[in-house]
Amino acid sequence: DLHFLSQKSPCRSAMGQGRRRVCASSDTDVETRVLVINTGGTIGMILHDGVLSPEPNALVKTLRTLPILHDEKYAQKTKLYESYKPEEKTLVLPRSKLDKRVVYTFLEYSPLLDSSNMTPNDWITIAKDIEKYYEEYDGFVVLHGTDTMAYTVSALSFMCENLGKPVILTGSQVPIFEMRSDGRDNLLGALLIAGQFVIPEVCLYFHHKLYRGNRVTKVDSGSFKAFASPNLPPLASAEVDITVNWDTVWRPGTTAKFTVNTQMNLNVGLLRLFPGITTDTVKAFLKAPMEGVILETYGSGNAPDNRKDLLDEIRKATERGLVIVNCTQCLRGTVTIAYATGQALSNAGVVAGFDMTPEAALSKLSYVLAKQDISTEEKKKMMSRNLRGEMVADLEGAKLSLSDSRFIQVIARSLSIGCKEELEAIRNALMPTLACAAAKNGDTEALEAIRQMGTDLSMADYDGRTPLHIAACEGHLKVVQYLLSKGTTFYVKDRFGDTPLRNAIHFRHKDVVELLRKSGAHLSQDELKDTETELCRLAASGDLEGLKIWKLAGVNMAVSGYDGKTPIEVARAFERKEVVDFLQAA
Ligand code: ASN
Repeated sequence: DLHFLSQKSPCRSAMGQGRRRVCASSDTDVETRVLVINTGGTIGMILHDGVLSPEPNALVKTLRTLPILHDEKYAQKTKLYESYKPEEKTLVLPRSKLDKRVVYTFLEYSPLLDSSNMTPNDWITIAKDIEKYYEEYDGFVVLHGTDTMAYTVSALSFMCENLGKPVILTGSQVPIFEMRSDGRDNLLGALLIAGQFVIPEVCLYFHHKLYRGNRVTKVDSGSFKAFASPNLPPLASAEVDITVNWDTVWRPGTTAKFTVNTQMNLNVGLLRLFPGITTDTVKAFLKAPMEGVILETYGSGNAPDNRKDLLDEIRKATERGLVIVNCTQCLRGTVTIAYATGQALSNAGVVAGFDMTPEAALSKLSYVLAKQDISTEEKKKMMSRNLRGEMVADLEGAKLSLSDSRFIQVIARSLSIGCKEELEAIRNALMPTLACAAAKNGDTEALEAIRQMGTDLSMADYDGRTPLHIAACEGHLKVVQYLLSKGTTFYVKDRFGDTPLRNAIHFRHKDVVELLRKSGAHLSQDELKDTETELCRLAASGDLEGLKIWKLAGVNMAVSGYDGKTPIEVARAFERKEVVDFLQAA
């Protein structure tokens, strides 16, 4: 029990950052607070009679003796324990590279559990503690055994609604008390991320990587790299620096407050198909009180379509109101209806689980089925909808293809945008960027599709850059040809004042320069102003190729630089014979 949290300290406020700085001495660094909930697992286990089992109160005592995980000097110097109590459960990391101090407090459960012994009730306890202490801490680390960590982390991701702070599960393969343990590193990484980065997700940190919790699965019992996230790249990597992949971070698209929903339906199960599975097995599995089943199918969501007996059982079950979700047995990939064998299941009322892991699908099903106020049909729809970044769903059959004119509508719909003006604003923001991306990839087909959707290919992105700028930089001659043939302008300047021709010169794409010149492109007066200095610089360094490109761009080689010297004079002064010859001929 964290009774100490009710003891008011004059220094404590709702948010952690810099709190103590206000009232402590100038020796105090910016501090952030993390609550470590210790549920058990190998990280805190000790060998008893030849087998590992959790050891109460041992972890925090050991951490206090490890300089990488606790800075006692700082704690004493800044009178840390006067502000953060109780003393025996509070520790502080050394100052981080980001000049922060992560102060962390232990909340240890009793009994500590091997995660194989955990049940949904334990998930609920964790979720409730996160809710209880939510405003006291900047982030949460949950120490947990690895065996069922993927289930717990998935369940917590659904239970925590509108999460705004990091919740990071971690553990280890070897106890922290042993010499070669991954526990110290895993705990340190999780603490540093939870205390310093506002990643509003339930995550799992293991072996230098932070993953979205509902995307992971345990893949190795004998390696420090125990987890994989087959369908989503990590949210962060802790290498020399900790780099967060902010584009991948999932954010609740709402301004609603954080709440914890601990209603879970326990009448759910996982059924793995195998060749020759009997109808009796399936029938027994699907019978009441079962309410929801994750059907682990083959490949991209396939089941035998020549097994009428089996499909009949499944259809009867879905007609009774059982929710059956199709997930693949494959580690990577998604459920589609590419095959007749996949279509058969959908005809029998099975809903697609797309690329969800079985762990995520099961806990989501448990969460969704517990909802009181919605119909079975709505629950089924929820299962096929992305709730916490756990899946990439097929948007009601509409393909995210550039050649599909519904592309913008699909995006708008997924962002719930209704009015015409908003749609227009999205179009204007997205299309130039998409066109630039296509130009970068040298993809004229995509450009043509974008044009056919009514987009002007001369439209510039947020930096004033057009597809022609990009193609000129990349040296994609075909794209430049295509864009010119569609009448795109080459006079447009980006925010740096550069035209596509200037870009082509800079990256020395001779053929692009030639083509642009042939089409009538020329440098602007502003661009020409800097040319003189640039030509003299090239002449001084004997860069003949560079000079040739400028000549090709139609620039007068006889201009004089800022000190009145012409390029040829500079070349003579630096004894660049080849350059002198070239400039003379020019
Ligand atoms: N059996 C342990 C557990 O899941 C495994 C581990 O933590 N590495 O609690």
